[in-house]
Amino acid sequence: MQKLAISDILLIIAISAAACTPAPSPIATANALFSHPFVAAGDLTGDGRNDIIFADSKGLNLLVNLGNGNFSEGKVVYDNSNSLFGQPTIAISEVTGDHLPDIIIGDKNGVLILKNLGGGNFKN
Ligand SMILES: [Ca+2]
Repeated sequence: MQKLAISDILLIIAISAAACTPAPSPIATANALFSHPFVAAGDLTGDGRNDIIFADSKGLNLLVNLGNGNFSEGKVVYDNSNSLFGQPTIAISEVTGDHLPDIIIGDKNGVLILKNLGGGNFKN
């Protein structure tokens, strides 16, 4: 399998205002074709811990916060890579009225909402 480009997602745990030394290690790799992946954080699983989502050429990936700075393997929660191609932006906010934070994507076609169904599952 040929990789076109790889960007790293970095998780920086700030213990103080001092710079991190040495540089933090990536917690996941992304298949970003032309640039860095877009990243957002919020509690998407309802356990009180902020999870991480990032968009790359494969789609939208969820890293579930396992606690103590550990995250699950990336799970693709939206796999429309054609829609995401071209640097989508992503945000997390509750916009459907069910008190579960949803994912909002801005891509080349417009803005879409991935409704949070709970348990790390989403529906367009
Ligand atoms: Ca969570």
